[in-house]
This record gives sequence, C-alpha cells and structure tokens, in this order.
Amino acid sequence: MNEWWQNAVVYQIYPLSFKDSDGNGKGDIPGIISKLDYIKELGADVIWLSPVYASPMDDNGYDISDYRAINPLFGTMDDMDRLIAEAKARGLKIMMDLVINHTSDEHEWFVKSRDKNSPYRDYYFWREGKGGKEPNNWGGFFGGKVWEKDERSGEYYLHLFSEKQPDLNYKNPKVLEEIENIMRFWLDKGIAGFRCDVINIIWKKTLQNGKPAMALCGSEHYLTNEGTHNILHALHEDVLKNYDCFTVGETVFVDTAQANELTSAQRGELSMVFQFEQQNADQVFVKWFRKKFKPKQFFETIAKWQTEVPWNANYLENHDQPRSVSRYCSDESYRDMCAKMLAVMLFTLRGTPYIYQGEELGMRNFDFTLMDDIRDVESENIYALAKKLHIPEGYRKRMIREVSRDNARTPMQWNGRRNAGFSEGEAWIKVNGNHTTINAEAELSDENSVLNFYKEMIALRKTSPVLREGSFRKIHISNTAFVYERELDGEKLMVALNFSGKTVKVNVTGETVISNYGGKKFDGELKPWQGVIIK
Ligand code: TEU
Repeated sequence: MNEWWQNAVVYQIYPLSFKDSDGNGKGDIPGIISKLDYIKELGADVIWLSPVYASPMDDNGYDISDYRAINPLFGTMDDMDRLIAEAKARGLKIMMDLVINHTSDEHEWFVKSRDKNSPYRDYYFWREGKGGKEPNNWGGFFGGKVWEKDERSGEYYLHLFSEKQPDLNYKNPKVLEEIENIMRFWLDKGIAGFRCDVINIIWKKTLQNGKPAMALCGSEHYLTNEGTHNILHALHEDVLKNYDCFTVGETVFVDTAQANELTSAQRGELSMVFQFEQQNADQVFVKWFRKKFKPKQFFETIAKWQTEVPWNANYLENHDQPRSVSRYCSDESYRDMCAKMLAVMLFTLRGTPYIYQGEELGMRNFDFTLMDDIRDVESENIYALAKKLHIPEGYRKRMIREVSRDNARTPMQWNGRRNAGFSEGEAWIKVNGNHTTINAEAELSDENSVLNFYKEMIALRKTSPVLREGSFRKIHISNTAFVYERELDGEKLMVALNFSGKTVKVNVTGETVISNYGGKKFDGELKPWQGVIIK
C-alpha cells in the first residue's frame, strides 16, 4: 500500500513570480492565499513552496539569512501561519524548501564567523590561501570561483554557489543541531515536509584539489558520500521520523544506485529524490552547450529510473529548468497538444508527480529581447564568463535564451490583462507577451484547454490504483515514440506518447481511456504529439 505522499500530486510555487497582492511587483504570501482555491480545483494535494525565509535575495531566497523569519517582501509570520491554516482548511499541505548546504553571507552565523575567534568560525569553511592563491582549485555551480577572501582575517571562505552563499560545515556537530531545531520549528507549525536543496553535496570530505575536469572540478570530494548519508540519517532519526511528513532531495549527479541508497526505507534518509539525468544536464557546464533534444535518450533514461528505482519524484519543470513545451516541442502550432501529451506522461509514470506553476497552462520560455531583462544570478555569471572566453554575442544570447533559469521565472499568467493579472505594479521581471492568449482565466473557460486536461489527468490518477501503485514496464522506445505499461493485480494500462510532429505507428491498439485527441478507440497510429492511455 502506498503512503499518503505517494498518492499526492505536488504543485510547486515560486513565490516571487506567483501572485502579488500589494502592488510592489513581487509575489507574496497573501497572493498565494488568494489562489489556494485555484490549486485545490486543479487537484493538487501538496504545495512545495520555494524559499520564503528572510533573505537578501541574491539567489531569490536560496540564500537564507534567518530560517525562522519570513522575508518582509513575502509577508509576515502571521501570513505564513495563515497560509498553513488556509491550506489545511482546503485539505492542502505545505512543503517547505530546506536550503542547508549554505546560508546567506548575511546570516547571523556567518556575520559572526568573520571573526577568527568566534565560536561560529567553524560553522563555515574558512581557510588560508596557498602561495597567495585560493585554498584549492574547485569550480562553482554558477560558473565562477568558490573562494572569497575576507579582508578582516585575510582568510578565504568556501561557497559552491554565489559568493553570498557560504557553505556550512557539517563536520561541526553544532551545525547539525541548529538545522534540526529549525526543522522542528517548521514541522511543529504543521508543514508536511521538506524539499531538500542540493542535499547530496553537504558533506565535504576533504578540501583537497580536485581532478581538473570540464565539469565541476572538486566535486569528487563532496558528491553523495558516506558523510551525506550519515547526516541524512541523523535528520531522519532525530527529527523527521517523529512527524507525519515526507522529504524529496534535490540530488545532483546521482545515479539510480545512489538514489536507491538515499531513499531506502531500511537506511531511513529521504522519501524520494529528484534526478538530473533525464535533463541531460548532470554536467553542470554542459547544460549551457545544450545539444538538440534527443527523445530516445530521454525515454531510455526515464525508463531506466522507472525500472531501477522503486519510487521516483517525477517532474518536467521547476524554477531552474526551461519550460517543457519550449524544450521538448519546437513547433509553436502544437503547443497545446505537446503540453497535454507531457501531462499524460507526468501523471502516468510511477512516482509522485510534481507540477511547476504555469506548467498546467502550457506556459512557454521567456520571450526577452535584451540581456537587461535577465535577472538570474546564474545567467549573469555565465554570460560574463562566456564573454571572457570570447564566445560570440549571438551564441551567448542563445545560451541564455535556451537554458536560463529565468525561462521559468516570468510571472504566472492569471489573465490576459495588464501584467497578466500578476501584479498591479511593475513586475520584477517581464511578463511573457503571450499572456494575452495563454492564461488561467481563458483556460478555465475553455473546455479543451491545457489546464482542463491537467484537471482530467489528475482526477484520473486519483481514481486509478494502477496509475498510483502499479508496476512500470517499458514496451517500446524509438526516436519519436515511448510506450509503456502500468500493471497492478492483473489490471493493465498502456501509455503511448509521440514526441514528434509526425504520425507514428506503434504496436498497440485498444480502448482509449484518455487522449489529447479524444476518441474512443486507438488503432495504433499516434497523431502529432499525441499522448494516449489505452485499456
Ligand atoms: O539548485 C541546484 C543546482 O544544482 C542547479 O539546478 C542550479 O540551479 C544550476 O542550474 C546549476 O547549473 C538549487 C536550487 O534549486 C537553485 O534555485 C539554487 O540556486 C541552488 O540550489 C542554490 O541554492
């Protein structure tokens, strides 16, 4: 029998871009509360809230300066308590983002740690330089240095992300204790669990030089090691197991064997993990030189994870990834069909499905024209680095256009009017021009919209034990088609997907349970971007 969180559908909110209630151009918690009915009607059960904690917003909240306070931009602790209560009243649960690999450099611990004699010094990695240079040769996730020198002590601190995100030192037991107390603080407020940010990089085994490599030099010293397992086990034993909650780990560069270790019930660590292999972006820098999307490789990767890992966290989008319709379907005229076909896949794979705000509308990538429209710290860093490397401007811009995290961060499109109904003021990042046609209001009243198809798919999943609990079997994979079977106690459903604008023949026929093209019978011919479930 499934656990409740295995039956749940999760909806991710990126607060800055969801709904602004006070006209300052930035989304906030009262805005989220005003849209709870929308989320409930969609059929989601859990809201994963990207960080709303106090933060100077160097990385939009993934740089936390106080884990027990709400960022005034987003509201107050009263607003947060109200959000949890209002969600509960609708049968919705809230999952928080737990960002504990690093804090903000404005967190009190870090500010104090700048003093060499402070008890907080050892909360972070402070090291002397080597021969006038940085302590080691590691490379950062945002494409820059990982060491910053502090004039006060003359020493450097480690930051795998931006220089305003210093890494915490888990070799200091005090750090673990602090984090456990923070987790209890939030769980006691009634939240349903945590999405654990880059959780498999928290244990730095040594700070020795890394082997020079294209992608992420030094990562062999901190990726998914025994130390990480021990910390995760401690969090589970000391805190998580005492609450009715679940966790999803954001785990970079993991393979299926590691995912199984991280989620094994015997070990007691995480409930499930997000893998990056399907994104074909597990090589951090390689993602900037994205090759043409290869459906076959994508299907094989998904099938492998479905077969080798008992319970997956299934997703096609989040706040770090381009929009799925833009990424997987190049032909604008098939946007609707493509978005619906992707929904057929998302809700028929084995595992917990995660929707990212706007995905249910079929929102597309950011239509920016100028680099000045870009807000993301990672995009800015990479663009500057590419310039230094003399990569031509046209190519640089294309990299940002295809891969930038801002593709997913434009405001949620609520209606076709000013600012897409996101804000009365000036939005912090440009609203996509296509909001006049792609928006929640229009889609709610259109029977054939992507949004209504999402509702149908979620409702189907809710009433189908086979989709929730059944086994997964790969049936057929080609350059365009993906066919698989779900089975439970002899009951079988077949899923066939066409990732192309051409008609494709597959070797299955039968009664249609649901299809983005409608119809009662499936005769084995997939129409362009068709997704169909067959009985
Ligand atoms: O992301 C971690 C991560 O490795 C990547 O997704 C990252 O965003 C980047 O694209 C690597 O090239 C998590 C959060 O989801 C992200 O928003 C944060 O910026 C990051 O951690 C740091 O907290």
